[in-house]
Amino acid sequence: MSTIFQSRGFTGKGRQAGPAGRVPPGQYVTSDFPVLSAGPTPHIPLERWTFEINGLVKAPRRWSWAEFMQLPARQYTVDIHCVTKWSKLDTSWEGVSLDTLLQVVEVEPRAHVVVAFCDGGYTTNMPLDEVMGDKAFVAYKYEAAPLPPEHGGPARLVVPKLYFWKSAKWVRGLVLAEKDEPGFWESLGYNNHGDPWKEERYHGD
Ligand SMILES: Nc1nc2c(c(=O)[nH]1)N[C@H]1C(S)=C(S)[C@@H](COP(=O)(O)O)O[C@H]1N2
Ligand SMILES: [Mo]
Repeated sequence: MSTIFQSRGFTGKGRQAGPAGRVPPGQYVTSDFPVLSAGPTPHIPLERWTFEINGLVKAPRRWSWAEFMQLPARQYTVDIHCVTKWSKLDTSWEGVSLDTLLQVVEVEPRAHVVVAFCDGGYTTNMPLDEVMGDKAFVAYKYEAAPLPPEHGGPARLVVPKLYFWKSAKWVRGLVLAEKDEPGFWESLGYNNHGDPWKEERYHGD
């Protein structure tokens, strides 16, 4: 068990410093699961849901929900860090590794970035090497239950090593590209990269 700094840890109701080494600079730990959405929650029937990967790939692919459910999935327990300064430790998910999906489409060598796109129009960009090596997954369960719509259900991207705005809710696919293009928050002043351990919160950090 890691040590919890209880004496100095509480910074307000529900806010704790958290175990040493687990919480990036400037973050506090919460046991809540806040909802942060830039617009209304979209509701897509599963019969119409697809997940698609295109762009710089040899074999672009689109999976139906039924097909996606057949893909090898696993459980993940990860810490998440929101740029608004809350971190939540040991969140548990079930989903499909991006490695599994990218293997199917055969990424072109000149692809360097991934842009996630979503129902509702949200996008977010990230370097390809930040999502490969089992570092990112498309989750459809949270705490062993179907992912609630407000948290991105039926499926969302989870990229725990980057600030949580990169974890696109209601994700419907990925575009592989050579040249980086800022996504929704990245073009509104958030940092293009968003590494919580380097406090890359805003443009210029
Ligand atoms: N499609 C979509 N994905 C999104 C967002 C959004 O507005 N739309 N907000 C992002 C931000 S800023 C954060 S902090 C997390 C919040 O996820 P949560 O509502 O499950 O806590 O989702 C990210 N993914
Ligand atoms: Mo966020």
